[in-house]
Amino acid sequence: MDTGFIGKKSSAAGGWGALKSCGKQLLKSGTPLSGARTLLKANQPDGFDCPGCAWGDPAHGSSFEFCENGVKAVAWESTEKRATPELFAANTVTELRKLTDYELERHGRLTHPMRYDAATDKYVAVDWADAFAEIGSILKGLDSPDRAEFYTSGRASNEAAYLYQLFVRLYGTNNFPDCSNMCHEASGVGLRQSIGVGKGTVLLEDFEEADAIFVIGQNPGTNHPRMLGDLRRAAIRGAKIVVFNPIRERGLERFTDPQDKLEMLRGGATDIASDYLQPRLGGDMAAVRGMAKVVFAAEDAAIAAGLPSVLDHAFLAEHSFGLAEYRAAVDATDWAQIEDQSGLSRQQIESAAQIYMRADRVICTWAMGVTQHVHSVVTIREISNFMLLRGNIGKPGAGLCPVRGHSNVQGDRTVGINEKPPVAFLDALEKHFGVAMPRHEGHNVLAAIGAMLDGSSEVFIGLGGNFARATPDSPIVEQAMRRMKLTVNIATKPNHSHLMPGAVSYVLPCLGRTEMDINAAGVSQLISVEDSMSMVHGSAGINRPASPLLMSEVAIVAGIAEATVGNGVVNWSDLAQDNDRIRDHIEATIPGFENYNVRLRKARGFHLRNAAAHREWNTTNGKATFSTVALPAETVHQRASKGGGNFALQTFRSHDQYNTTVYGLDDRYRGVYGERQVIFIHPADLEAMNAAAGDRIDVVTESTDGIDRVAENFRFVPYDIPRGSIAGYYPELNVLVPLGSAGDESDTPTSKSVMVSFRKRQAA
Ligand SMILES: Nc1nc2c(c(=O)[nH]1)N[C@H]1C(S)=C(S)[C@@H](COP(=O)(O)OP(=O)(O)OC[C@H]3O[C@@H](n4cnc5c(=O)[nH]c(N)nc54)[C@H](O)[C@@H]3O)O[C@H]1N2
Ligand SMILES: Nc1nc2c(c(=O)[nH]1)N[C@H]1C(S)=C(S)[C@@H](COP(=O)(O)OP(=O)(O)OC[C@H]3O[C@@H](n4cnc5c(=O)[nH]c(N)nc54)[C@H](O)[C@@H]3O)O[C@H]1N2
Ligand SMILES: [Mo]
Repeated sequence: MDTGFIGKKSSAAGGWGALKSCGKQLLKSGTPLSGARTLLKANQPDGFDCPGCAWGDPAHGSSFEFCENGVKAVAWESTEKRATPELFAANTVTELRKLTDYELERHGRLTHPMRYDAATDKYVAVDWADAFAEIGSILKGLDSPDRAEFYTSGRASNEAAYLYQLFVRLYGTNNFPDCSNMCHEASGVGLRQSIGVGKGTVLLEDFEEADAIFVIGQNPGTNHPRMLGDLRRAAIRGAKIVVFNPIRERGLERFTDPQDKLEMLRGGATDIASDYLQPRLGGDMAAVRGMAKVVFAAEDAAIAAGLPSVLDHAFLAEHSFGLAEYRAAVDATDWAQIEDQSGLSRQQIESAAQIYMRADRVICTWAMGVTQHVHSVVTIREISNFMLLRGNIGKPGAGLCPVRGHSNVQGDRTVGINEKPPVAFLDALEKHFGVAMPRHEGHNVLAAIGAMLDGSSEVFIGLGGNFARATPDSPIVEQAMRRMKLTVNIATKPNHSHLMPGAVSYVLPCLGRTEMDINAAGVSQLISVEDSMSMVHGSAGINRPASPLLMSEVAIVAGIAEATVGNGVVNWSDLAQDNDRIRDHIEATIPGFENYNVRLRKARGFHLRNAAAHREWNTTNGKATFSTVALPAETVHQRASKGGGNFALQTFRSHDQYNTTVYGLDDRYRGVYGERQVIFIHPADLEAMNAAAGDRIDVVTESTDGIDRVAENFRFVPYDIPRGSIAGYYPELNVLVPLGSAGDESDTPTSKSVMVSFRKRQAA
């Protein structure tokens, strides 16, 4: 079998490999010099916010924080390559559809607003004004505003997102499907129930004081590389880092900090994880409950021996609700169930719990490995339960830290991209603008797809993103998009969602973060974003726009808004001329933005106050609230392990992609080169199937709805992963994720637990 695509894993994350990869990336982008100059302004007080991820910036943001992810994201945007009208004249949409995500985006930046011409099956350049007029007239012609979907991807600035939600609400709907629905929705839902605020409670500084950091279901080496710097400093100080991840991820094992000249020169590396536990997919709630069981047992033993309590009774008495019920639920959970569901031994769980109990200050971070399961919300609440036991919320060096994905996904929510808007927010909008706002709940991602499929939605507008490829059941969603009366995509580069035109379809090219946004009066415009630590800061690009025809997202939203709802309530072109005016409206309608325009211009921006971090609990009972539910009756993993050739599949990111944007075909931290159609699997599982590394197979989803879901022509990579759990890359595997499978209470597609089996490929 051909196994040439399987090679050596990097010995540590970061280091020279990361530098080399950056060099390559800058060369590929075609602008090594301006690329390098651009990088020096990433995450600097006078520069732009890196579009790479939502990790916080250090207080001492003086030197450029080197980050491979950031380099790639910046180089991707500041490329000299252009997807011009000539490209679209030379290729029909049908032809372009044959390209992979990788090939398509390699054409570079979009330069002209374009309209789809069904007669020739080609996109043709048009005038901005004509585009706005036609979009406005179709929107105005719908029977109901609820027949349109307004998607947001988490790169949109606070200003663009706020303007967008204002326009859409004045138009009359709360249909705001949002990438967050596929991402950290469960964190928001779970945390609001537990601690009264749907955001993390820590600041970056807390990582300097924590005695232990639990990293659950997250791969920062690839997805939040700057976080590794903070973990490394913590490890060097002697803080314990406990990882829960079914896969051994390189970045969590060892990291060479490119910032550290000595470590680079000596070829050294720092061990990150002190303890690396490999649970089965979806086994985290059981693992955390197991640790809570150990804590309660230790508490009983301490009391019996007349030793100090393990629990923080003062905190629990003053701040929490439901401890006794939680204790009863933990007592009722037996070790056999915990061990089977988590895939971890009691001994492993006990040693992790010991670290927790020995630490005065604990931070717990998590990402998609926790949020993209059926029972994610209760898992997050269990994490919160566990942290409450020793008062680890609302004190320095401790707290809950869901690490967000897109660089402004948290800010977009804050400024109103929400299909279930809080009543207080709608009240504030009504009071400030003097008009009624729609009060009925709108569509999230899955509801939007449902409405697009059954014909009750006729328009799709995307403020960034790649809806058709990021969502589950991509072939079905693509068909749904083609049935629309109107599709509009506001984007920087061409992607597959643009190639699924409705009857009328526009691709509208916008400025990216790295580009200067100059208004008619010649004044450079600042945008703002909020990171995972609720820091809001400014961002201004430094590059010349990729094309003179590009408009800012703010201006595009204003153009569509003016053509649709008119200037009766606000004057859209006035707002589009000056982002300060938009920020004045944000300040007037959303708490925490006092003196926005001034504070934004301070070096690190400002922090949005998090009540839970101050031990104020905006929950229904005014306390931090324990959840008391039983473990799930059965996880996908447990069901798969009953045999029948079934496996639990997770779909994750390679080291060379940004969501649906594929930068390259290598995943050097996992030792895979030049290939993305792979399945990571335990060697013993291969042996049991009489299969070997490199064997070609089709992957088939267990069907409960009569639909055949097959991912064709994948190859096996033996890997250090629990038996019965397998993994492969998104978006290629989105054909296998069923629309019908969603997280309880979060309605998030279950991208990390799909029940699949294998089919040998028929010889061609
Ligand atoms: N370079 C780069 N950076 C990015 C992105 C990107 O695509 N590329 N995407 C951005 C976005 S939008 C997001 S949301 C974040 C995503 O950041 P991550 O959440 O790190 O993204 P994934 O690649 O999905 O990795 C999920 C991790 O969880 C583990 N995991 C899966 N299932 C389980 C489970 O049941 N239990 C446990 N304990 N672990 C599990 C996987 O093995 C994997 O290590 O990154 C952001 N940053
Ligand atoms: N199977 C599976 N599916 C998943 C996931 C998974 O782990 N597994 N993860 C989910 C997660 S966490 C997320 S966040 C979603 C991501 O879903 P999306 O946010 O919809 O997807 P992206 O791939 O980030 O969007 C990339 C496109 O955004 C456009 N773009 C880039 N920069 C800009 C900009 O500055 N402005 C504008 N207007 N457009 C820009 C470009 O045209 C590019 O092609 O996918 C989800 N889908
Ligand atoms: Mo995400």
